[in-house]
Amino acid sequence: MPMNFETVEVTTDFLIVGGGMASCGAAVEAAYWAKKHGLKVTLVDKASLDRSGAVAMGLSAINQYIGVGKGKNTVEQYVEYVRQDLMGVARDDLVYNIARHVDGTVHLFEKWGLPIWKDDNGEYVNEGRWQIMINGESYKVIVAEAAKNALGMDNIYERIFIIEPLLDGDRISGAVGFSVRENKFYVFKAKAVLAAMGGAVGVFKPRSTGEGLGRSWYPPFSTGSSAYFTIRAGAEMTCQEVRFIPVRFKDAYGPVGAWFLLFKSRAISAIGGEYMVERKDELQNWAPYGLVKPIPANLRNYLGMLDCSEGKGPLMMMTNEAIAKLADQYKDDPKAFKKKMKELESEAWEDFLDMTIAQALLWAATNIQPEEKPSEIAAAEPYFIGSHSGASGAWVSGPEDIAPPEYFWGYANMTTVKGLFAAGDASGASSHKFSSGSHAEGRIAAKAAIKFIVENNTQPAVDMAKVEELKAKAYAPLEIYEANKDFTTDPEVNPAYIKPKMFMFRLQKMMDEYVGGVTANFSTNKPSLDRAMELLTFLKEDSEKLAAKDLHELMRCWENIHRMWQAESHVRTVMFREETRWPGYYFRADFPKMDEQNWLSFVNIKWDPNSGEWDVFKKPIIRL
Ligand code: SFD
Ligand code: AMP
Repeated sequence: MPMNFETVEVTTDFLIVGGGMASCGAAVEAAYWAKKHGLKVTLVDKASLDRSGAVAMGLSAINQYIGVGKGKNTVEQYVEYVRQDLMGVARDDLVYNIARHVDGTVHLFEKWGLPIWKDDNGEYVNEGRWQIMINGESYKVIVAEAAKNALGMDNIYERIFIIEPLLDGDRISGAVGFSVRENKFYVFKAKAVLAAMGGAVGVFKPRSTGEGLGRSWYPPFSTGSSAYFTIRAGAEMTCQEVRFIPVRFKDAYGPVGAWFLLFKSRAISAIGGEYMVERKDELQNWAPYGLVKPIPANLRNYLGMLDCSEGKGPLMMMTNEAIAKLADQYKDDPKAFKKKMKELESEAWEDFLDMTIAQALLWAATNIQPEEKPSEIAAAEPYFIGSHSGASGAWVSGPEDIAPPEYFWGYANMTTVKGLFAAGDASGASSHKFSSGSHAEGRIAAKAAIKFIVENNTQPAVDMAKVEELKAKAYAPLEIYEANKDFTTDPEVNPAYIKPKMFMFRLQKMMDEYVGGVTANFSTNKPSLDRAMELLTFLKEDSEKLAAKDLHELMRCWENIHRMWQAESHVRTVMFREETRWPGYYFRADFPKMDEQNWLSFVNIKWDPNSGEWDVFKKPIIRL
């Protein structure tokens, strides 16, 4: 392996980091405003835009569509829904801002060629109140095409893994990363940067090990880069304790939304009881949030988990019963019945073939026909994701017209670091944006970033000595491997280094056992968290010894460094919040109850790039 790596410098005005839903939204919006002001916009993605990020395989529904003006829903109702779902902890201003713009984004998707299901009256077919059905296997390709057309391929850098932010005092000045295919180190110099590198998967031990390693609900290639980037820039982070645990079809992680909402299926325990009915009284303990409809996602999880804890698992999604019920009205007309059954069967398979193909394969491999047999479902492992039903991410400014003064510092979606913006999974306390809301939020952030550039139109300084230092740090795992690999017969095991996979296993095990993963039944307490911090300190020390045999493994090393920082900010925040607010996501066994008086607030955390110290503190929740 030649150890000479060319340094490539790219100077731009606005740098979009990531190529997912938020970034593609940012690209189209930024291109429009940049043209007016003669500015350059550059996008960099660790993968290939067409299939990168969470929507890589496609999706079968758009989960956020308000339908403003159609007489059914209002933006205010959406804000209410999100606030209740997060047990009171949400930024109304951010949710409102996304919700009032999201329909426009969905209409753009349709214009760009995304097939959205229509009923006989030409109206979108709803899955649930806020969700609409799509034929979404090419969703990301369609959204990426618009971004490519807007920016031009000359301004898009693919397969570059961004490792660190660059700072000029208290202002962002760019980012550095390496090509995962060529011996090239990239330095992007920019006046404003959007961090939109998705969520974090693989921080906790997944249920799937060995035989299915790498399988997860959220993409295994979302590895905490957003959190790492914003934390390391010194940005204030919020809701780092709010991890998301989705209930999914067991072992292949097929989503449940279509089954619960479109097919109106029930879930029962293996013993036969319907936990959502039988355990209803438990919801009183989590009032007022437990008493609203829909019941918050974490509480839905919690009721099922109670059955599993009592040994009544596995839980079963009654797909057969649901399909039979939907077809029942045609039972007197054999031809119509047959047609309906065929339609339901293909909708059932398409739901997974559109977005979680492994689930369809697992059905086929285990002889499951959903109209004949129910399927197991289970609470998955924890994920960090600001766009679905979790809330972790950077603390960003609200919009000027509606945010209270405490939540507004000049530019919508700007973090507390000047010129650094965040959207999608990267921004916190504005859950339930999903694919469409992330795209809309990317557009909001990009428009504000261009305004920031116009009003602060100087190129911040980039310290090239610092860049050289980062370059050496970036490639260190390759050098460590080369220097030591021949001392053992098996290069995977070596006292002088640790390979990224082993490193990841160590991180996942400590998070799983001490911070409330699957093995710990999602429970933790102060002594366990202290132990996790101790083990994390050792892991951090050993991260200096990560080793990589090639560029691909080098990316794996950096992915795990990013995960490790997401882990640390999580542990510190869970420790700080002395209550249990989201049973079903995690339990503080030493503080098993919700404490509205003391903890109905945000918990924010900040790492100081100068001192290396962490600070954890409360921030008030201000309603619109
Ligand atoms: O059924 C670096 N999501 C769903 N949204 C919906 O609207 N409907 C659904 O049906 C949804 N469901 C669902 C969903 C996701 C998944 C995986 C499944 C099912 C199986 C959620 C949305 O997909 C999600 O909310 C958005 O995609 C979030 O957008 P964004 O932009 O925040 O993240 P991204 O799209 O994953 O993109 C991240 C990008 O960053 C890149 N990247 N680039 C450079 N350097 C680094 N170090 C980087 N690290 C990451 C990535 O390559 C990518 O381009 S359902 O379950 O509810
Ligand atoms: P999921 O497939 O679980 O990601 O869910 C897709 C969408 O449906 C999200 O908006 C969820 O919040 C919502 N959802 C899923 N299950 C339910 C349920 N049982 N009740 C209400 N909403 C649900």
